[in-house]
Amino acid sequence: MAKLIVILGDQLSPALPALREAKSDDVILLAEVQQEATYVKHHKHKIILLFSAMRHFADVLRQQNYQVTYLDYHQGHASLTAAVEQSLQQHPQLDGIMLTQCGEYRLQQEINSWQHTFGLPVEILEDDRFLCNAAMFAQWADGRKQLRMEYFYREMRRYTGLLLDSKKQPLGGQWNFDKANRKSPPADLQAIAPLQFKPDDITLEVMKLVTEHFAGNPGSADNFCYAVTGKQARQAFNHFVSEQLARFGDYQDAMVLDQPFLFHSICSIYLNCGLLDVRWMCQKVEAAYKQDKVAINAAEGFIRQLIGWREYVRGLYWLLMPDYKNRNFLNANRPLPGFYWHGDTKMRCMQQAISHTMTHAYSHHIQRLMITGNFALLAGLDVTEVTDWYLAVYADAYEWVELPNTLGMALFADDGVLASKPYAASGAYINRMSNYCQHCHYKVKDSTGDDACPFNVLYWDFLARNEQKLGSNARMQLAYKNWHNKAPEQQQALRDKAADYLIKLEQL
Ligand code: DLZ
Ligand code: SF4
Repeated sequence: MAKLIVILGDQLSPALPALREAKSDDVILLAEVQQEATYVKHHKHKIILLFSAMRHFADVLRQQNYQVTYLDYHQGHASLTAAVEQSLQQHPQLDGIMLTQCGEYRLQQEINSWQHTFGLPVEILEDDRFLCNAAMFAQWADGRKQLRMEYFYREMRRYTGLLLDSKKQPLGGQWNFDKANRKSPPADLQAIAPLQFKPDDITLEVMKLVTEHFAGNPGSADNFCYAVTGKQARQAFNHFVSEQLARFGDYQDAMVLDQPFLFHSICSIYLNCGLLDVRWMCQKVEAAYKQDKVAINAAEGFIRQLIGWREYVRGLYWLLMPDYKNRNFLNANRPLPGFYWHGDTKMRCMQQAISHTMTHAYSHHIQRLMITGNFALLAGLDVTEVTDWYLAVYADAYEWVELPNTLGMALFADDGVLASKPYAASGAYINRMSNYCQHCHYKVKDSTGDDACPFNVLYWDFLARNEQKLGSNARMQLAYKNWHNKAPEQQQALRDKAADYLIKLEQL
């Protein structure tokens, strides 16, 4: 029995379950298809990354004597279903299809119909590149009133044995060093850049293709410099561990003018398409701590993101889809302002986060959560438009990771499934964590004047507007106390200013 083994664009791992099962007469299919390339307006770098990495991966498989069919974009296949149909016609000896579970509900539904469409058995293997499978997550979630990441994370530390002593207690004496990850950036803080790679002939060819076929998509093909092979991605990660990680620990949440990467590894881009392996990454970071090369807050803070946060959002996604996608607890439906696509705004923090995004298909988690996400939350921007934006513009974005982070964490549209309170913050937070406000048209200390910081104005309006829904949240009590301590005239002035800003949102 010979099978068609389908490998998706974010499954480029040598240890992929479907590859481990491959026999010599099986045919492996990778396909660049219109539907996957256009279901949102992906940033050009995201398409270049995936097409180039897919082509390199296919070459490696051929060198290992796998039979590979590679359908490139010029062949004009509308969807993965169409690509599978053509491959089955070309290889009539195949009598089954096999693949690894897909990362998005949308596409998994389509794949689930293949058995019926093609009249062949379709075997879907669990994706064990993740540490926690759906059954483990469901068991953890079962019967809990609240699904908080912190408790899940501790289980995952025990499960993996990472950063534990011989008595299974956390190294460094506590599970979580989050508070030691949030230093404000000093004026002379120098960034240490992630490794960049010069495009080779395969990547140059893809850059040309993307320039031709995706001219209207965000970004420019010219400055593409990401890793496109497993080998390069491991080099980039080793560079992070030896050069950046020590400082990343303290400044995980810091933002500095014109420093898009600061000390961030940007390796989510590689990990999420399969070029890196999560166990290997965690072991490298743990080893750096054990060899005294980095402090515990750096090692723990990084490992928490991988085995805690990343696995937790994936677990939630598969537990709660498809209903999760339709949630809009705060009835947010204001259209996304145009500056989300070009960054042309007088708000320096937004200009920085968006222009970095448009240039690199990347911005770091605090820019995503506390700048663009926070603004969307405060202004009540449309949940679907905002989630589609995040899915499109980031090179590491697939729905399993993007949706819980955006809809749940940034927008609180899930009514607190993921976060115990909205991550709403005024300009004071941004001023503490960055030097943006010193370079801004608006005044971060002002909330009602002509040039009042829009984050201040909209923060108070957000509280007032949503008091019915948020007023009873225990973790919002201090914020509401501060609001109620304001004189009625002051409250009115803030709300008038907010109404004015919301009308001229596009001009802010
Ligand atoms: C994101 C993406 C893009 C842009 N193009 C392709 C493609 O042409 N072929 C493919 O197999 N995968 C692509 N992907 C990644 C898929 O959308 C991804 O596998 C699913 O969304 C599941 O996470
Ligand atoms: Fe952003 Fe307000 Fe600071 Fe300007 S003053 S950078 S708008 S937080």
